[in-house]
Amino acid sequence: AGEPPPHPAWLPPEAFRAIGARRVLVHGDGTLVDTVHDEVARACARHGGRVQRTVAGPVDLVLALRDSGPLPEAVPPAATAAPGPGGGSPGDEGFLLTRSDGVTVVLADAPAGLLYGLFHLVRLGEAAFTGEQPTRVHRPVLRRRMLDHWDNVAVHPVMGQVERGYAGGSIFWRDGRPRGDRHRLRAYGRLLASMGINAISVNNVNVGPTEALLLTDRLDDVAEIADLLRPYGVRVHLSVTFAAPVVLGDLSTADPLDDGVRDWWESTTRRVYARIPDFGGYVVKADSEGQPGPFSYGRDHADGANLLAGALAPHGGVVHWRAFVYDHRRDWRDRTTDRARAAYDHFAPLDGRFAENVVLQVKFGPVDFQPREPVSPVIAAMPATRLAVELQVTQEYTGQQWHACYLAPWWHEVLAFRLWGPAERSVADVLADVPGPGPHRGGDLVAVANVGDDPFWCGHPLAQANLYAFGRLAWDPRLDPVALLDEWIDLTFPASTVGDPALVRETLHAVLDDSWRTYERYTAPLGVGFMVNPAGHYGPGVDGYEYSRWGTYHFADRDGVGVDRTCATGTGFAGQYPPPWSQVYESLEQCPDELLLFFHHVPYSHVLHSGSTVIQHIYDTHFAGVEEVVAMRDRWSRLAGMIDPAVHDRVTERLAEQLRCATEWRDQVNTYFFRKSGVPDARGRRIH
Ligand code: GCW
Repeated sequence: AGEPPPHPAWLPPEAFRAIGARRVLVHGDGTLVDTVHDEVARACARHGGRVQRTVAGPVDLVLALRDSGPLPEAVPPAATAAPGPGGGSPGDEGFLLTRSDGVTVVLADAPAGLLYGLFHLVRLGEAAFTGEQPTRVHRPVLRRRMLDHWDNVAVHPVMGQVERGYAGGSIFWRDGRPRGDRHRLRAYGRLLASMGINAISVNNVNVGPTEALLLTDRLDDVAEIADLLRPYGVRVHLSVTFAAPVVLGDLSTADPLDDGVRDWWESTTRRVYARIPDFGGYVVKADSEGQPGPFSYGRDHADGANLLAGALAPHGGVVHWRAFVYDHRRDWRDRTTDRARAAYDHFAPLDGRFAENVVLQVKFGPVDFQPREPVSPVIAAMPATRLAVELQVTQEYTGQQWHACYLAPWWHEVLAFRLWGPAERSVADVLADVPGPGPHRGGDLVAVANVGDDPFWCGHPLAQANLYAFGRLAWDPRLDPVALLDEWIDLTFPASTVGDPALVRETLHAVLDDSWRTYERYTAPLGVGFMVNPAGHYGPGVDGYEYSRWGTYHFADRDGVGVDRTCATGTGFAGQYPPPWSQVYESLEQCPDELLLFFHHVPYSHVLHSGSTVIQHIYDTHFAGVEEVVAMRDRWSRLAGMIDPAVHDRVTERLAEQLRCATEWRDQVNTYFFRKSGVPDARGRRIH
């Protein structure tokens, strides 16, 4: 009550015009079918169509479960035929779409498929109702498509309500209590379903004392969220503390091999399922950045993960066990150890020991969600383990939703990366369980969410595109990021509601298509990473982490810069890759420019493949990056009066801040390297 209605994001009423103007039959039973019906009914009430749930009279659109009884004659027999060999079946979440004789038909085996079919029609708009269309089965490529919320129940003294949250408060919690904003949570569920997300975790992986209670005393709070999201096919997961038996259960130990500890997890988990029968499972950050874990008991992470997996297995739940485990109390003087190595060193030896329902959740890169990193070698090292690759939609290191930074091209690069060489499986293939040599288990795509109680959900209205694109890539990692941006533009800014649709589209592409590379240009160079202000990770701080315990260094001196991660002379990280990448990264000649300083320490005079020296590359990219932001701002100003003024103003405000911050990055980075190296800019531009 009293909450302002949230921005419709990519589901404004206008996006439902094509469906809402039709005569629609929704056929079948179940909560999700009711959701489909209600969506269609709302659209029809607005746009003049009608919806029915029984077969009677002519219709333009049929949305039906295949086993839901006799269907109208208009449904082509091929669509209802049993799937032939080769598996034409839509399965749990897929749907079949066809159109003939003026009737569009969506058929599904299960209610979730019907819901995804409905939103597919929303994306197609009028195109779903034209001509004859051959039968096509659509299925998600990945089974679990998940968002992790780093939301705290109680306000954390440093991190606030949402850790690394840049969109205001939490949509779930406020000041230690559930917000109970049912309207917003339903709207969120709808957005999730429309992009194909089917799982979320509702609290931060850093689990504080209040948050720990969600598992037991405050389970009702979680059940309430589950109830609101269930009609949209979204299962709720919970981040739990490994020390729960001690913190919540009066036990003296959380040792994963202790019988009492096992009993505690089993009975606690049983109670969770008694309250939330479709509960998804646990997310665990253990032995990492101060969170408790099995190391305290001399056990390893397979022991830890299997303990929780055992408790969840009888109920069909999974444990997402994070591979983000490293020593955060390093000595910066010691150049032999390397944070990038940590996940592989801890987990590769454990491959084959994890229970069936453990999903090892690996950050996409070996360090920490940087705008440029190599793909994590852990993904290639765990053929007998189910994996989740973790992306960060929240823009912790990519401008914190003040900067326009469309991340889908970056995620696409990661997902398309072929860890075993150009002819072998990609990261997406590994997750999709595409067969390859040796055992393989498939997996999930997971990302840290970027929404909050901000009126535009994401702080930056254009950051909605990241959320949307993530969900769509999780459905099918092969989708093209530029095409996804088009989808998002069509839905969010329907042509009939904006001044000059072609200009709107062109401008959004001009601002967003290359914005991730622009961000890369004005921040840390050539894959070296960080250089962020340690207080909050926003804005430049070239030496901010250089003498800290966190393990993220660039080692710049008067002669050169970069981290030697070779096997020959460095930390040996390059050797964690299978060939050909172990050799490519090891070799100064072959290492791609954009990762040069991640793998090598080189003199400023080192000549890149691009033909530029390292120092001149630093100057050039930093000047260019800021010029690109100026161009983004100027392009955007031309949309004044053409779109919702509130959106236009918010983006204008953010672009001004992006320009200020990018300028600061340029000047600090360029000045820093000029002072270190003494090498002037070949083009004589102003360096301070
Ligand atoms: O990127 C870092 C963040 C931490 C976060 C951690 C993690 C939740 O700075 O805030 O903690 O990663 O992924 O666990």
